[in-house]
Amino acid sequence: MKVWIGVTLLIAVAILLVMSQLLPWPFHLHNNDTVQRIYIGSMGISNQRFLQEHEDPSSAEFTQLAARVSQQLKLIYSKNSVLAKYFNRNTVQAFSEGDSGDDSIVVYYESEFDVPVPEQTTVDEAIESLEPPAESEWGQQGQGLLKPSDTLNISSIISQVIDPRLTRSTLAKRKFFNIHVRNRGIVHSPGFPDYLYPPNANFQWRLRAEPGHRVRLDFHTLNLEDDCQRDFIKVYDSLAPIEKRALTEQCGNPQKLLSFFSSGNVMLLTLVTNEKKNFLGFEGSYSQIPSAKRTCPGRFQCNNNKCVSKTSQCDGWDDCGDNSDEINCTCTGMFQCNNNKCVSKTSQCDGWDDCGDNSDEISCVFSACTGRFQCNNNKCVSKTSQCDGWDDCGDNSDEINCTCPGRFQCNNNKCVSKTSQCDGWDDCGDNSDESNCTCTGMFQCNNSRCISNTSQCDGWDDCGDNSDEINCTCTGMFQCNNSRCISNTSQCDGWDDCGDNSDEINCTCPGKFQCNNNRCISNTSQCDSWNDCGDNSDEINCTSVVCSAFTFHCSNGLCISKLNPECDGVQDCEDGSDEANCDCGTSLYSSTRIVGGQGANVGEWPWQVSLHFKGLGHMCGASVLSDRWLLTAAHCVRDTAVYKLSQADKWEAFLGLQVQNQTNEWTVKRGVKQIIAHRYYNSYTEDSDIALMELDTRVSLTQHIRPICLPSSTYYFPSGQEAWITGWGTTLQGDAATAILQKAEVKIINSWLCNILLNYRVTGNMLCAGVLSGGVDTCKGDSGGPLSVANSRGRFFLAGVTSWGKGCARIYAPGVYTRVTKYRSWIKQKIGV
Ligand code: 4AZ
Repeated sequence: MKVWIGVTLLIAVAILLVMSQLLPWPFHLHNNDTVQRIYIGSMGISNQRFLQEHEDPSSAEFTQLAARVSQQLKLIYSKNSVLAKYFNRNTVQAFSEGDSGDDSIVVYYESEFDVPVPEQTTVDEAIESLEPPAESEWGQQGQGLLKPSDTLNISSIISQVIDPRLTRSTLAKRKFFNIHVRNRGIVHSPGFPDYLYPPNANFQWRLRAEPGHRVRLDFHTLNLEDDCQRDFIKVYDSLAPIEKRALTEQCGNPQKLLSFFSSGNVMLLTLVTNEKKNFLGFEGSYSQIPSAKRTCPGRFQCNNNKCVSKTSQCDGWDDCGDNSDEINCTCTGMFQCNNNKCVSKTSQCDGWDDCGDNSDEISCVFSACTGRFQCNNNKCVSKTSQCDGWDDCGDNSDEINCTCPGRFQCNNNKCVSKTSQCDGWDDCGDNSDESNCTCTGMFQCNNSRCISNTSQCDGWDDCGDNSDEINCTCTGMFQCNNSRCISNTSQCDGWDDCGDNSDEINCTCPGKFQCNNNRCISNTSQCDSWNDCGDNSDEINCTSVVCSAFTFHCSNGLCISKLNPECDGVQDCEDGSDEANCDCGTSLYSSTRIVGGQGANVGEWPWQVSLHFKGLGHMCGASVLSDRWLLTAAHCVRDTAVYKLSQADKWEAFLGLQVQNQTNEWTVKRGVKQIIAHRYYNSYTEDSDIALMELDTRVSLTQHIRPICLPSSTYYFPSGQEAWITGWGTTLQGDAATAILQKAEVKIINSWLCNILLNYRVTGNMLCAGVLSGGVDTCKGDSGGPLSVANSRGRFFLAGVTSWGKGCARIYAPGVYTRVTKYRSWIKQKIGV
């Protein structure tokens, strides 16, 4: 479902943000040839004892030891001919107990250097190959700068350039949490599970177990944006984000259980988010386990104590399951990726991401794309991909510096035929072939399209942006509120000729009967069993009526003329059949619905079902009709070239669900026993897009799982009536489904108008609903779900099944739904109710 608010503003802000973010801050250019480079490291110090106070950066103990560490690091750098030249400053981030747990401590720090661009690799290498000073040097390190008593005995040192995503300039929040892992506890992303995690944030959870213990971290829920370049979590076998100590990086929605173990008594969990698309985040539990003795003779012992073959170490595969066989690796005779995988040296700069983190494809200086085009990010793409208007490289480098000899060059560098310019169609894809057009002898629309002068003010939106229908004066005709001119005789004729109904308001019918839609009909047409008004208002409240397509059929064979008498709390049929089978269509939240797309409340739409196709996850919505039957769209269960969507045993239905992949005590999962798609479903016209699904076992109906009421075949959903759309479908065209069930209010749209708007593709078996100004609609992934309309008593009836549309949420393109009233007898015939 899509709700775009202030799209233009957001795009403008996003462009500014992206432009300002192109260079992550550790690599900001200082002047023409210097960049700032940040390294992260840890050092073991054997002559210092860890004190509780060292956990608190504001304590005197922390400050004093941090100052000594900074000083000593500065000394180490000063003795290195490369590092000495470019060093700027050190910042100590944290301390932890040393491995031996007695008189040793580990310090975690950041060091900042100002490095000339060509020297970056040299400095990176110098940092990575730093060794602790030999024991014989310990007493003399100071050389007059440090008193011998201040000298720290450094037993180990690792440092590396920091992952630039952790220091993006757009990161507005950076927050640290210190957690003691003595007792089992829960760690979760901010706001989980009630809110989505915040944008532009870097959160770090420092987990410390007791000495002689290790940290165990298990994720129960993980739900992040799919692209790890934007949002991700990363777990380190350290208290600082040192790449060599990374145990895992995760994003998206991994389905497997994720468990991680530290080798020492500390672990770091980081969450980094960007400005776009926030998800539910994660929840996990931490605990501590005693460090086990070595139990893998002749084999490698993983952090999780699993034993694997020694050859599994550093082979680029996570044999341990916690990645501990792939950390601290050096690749002899091979290329070492940033993620420590070893790949053949010939894999470097071959245009393929052999490492999995693309580190074998960066900093390539020679062209390795023989016969192909080398992108700025070193990817190789076909030469024909250059200047074809598509970003094949992923960094758009195949689309810059393009020329189009003999053709028109679009702003996005696509080449299109010169005749495509100013023809009213966006051939470029960015509309640049339609801007700066002048229309000689024709009317120029605001969107630059040229249309015939006679098309101006003719009541039709010929421009596509309605600019030919504004500022019109209607000589001898009626002027609608939306400026359209219509014939005077169209006023008060009961038809919405204006499109905004302004020709049908303030109408009176002297001496005649006035219908609810303001049409005037002869008095004798009232209660004659003919729908003269068009909205049946001349046939309601009549005492005795002949049965027709507009009357409600009571079970005793008699008919009543009252509009939508079902389940309205008043017995209208003598036999009470209009109030029978009314245990449907109510929910816990009848009064709190809010206009606009937003997350639904738990139990608010208890008839909403999520249909998962095994292996693909959520595909479609459906509605609960009874404890055994669901209603969905036929197009959801139609076989494709790749998937047998018509096979019942491949589907799983989730009832009582609010957040995808987050089941709880009121969520029920069922297999599907049979699928009955309508035999007249036409995949070309989308007519009869309706299907029934029988669950493999009945479900208990609860406050969270309830049927929606099925309208009788004569139920009337008038244009303009409020309706609700719900689903887990995409919120931006082309995006993945949302985690939290979304809801939005729309209106039933006049079918005649809708048919025109949608190029005459709306049949009588379809119903349109939406917001004509765009921005609110169902979309991919919402299909099969309900269009719910409340009756006079607030009870919801299933007006439609989400089916198709001209894109999603576009202006003047409402969504199309299968008109359920047309299939009432088919449903009865198939399921008996
Ligand atoms: C779809 O692709 C889809 N805007 C569903 C509904 C709509 C469009 C597309 C209505 O399943």
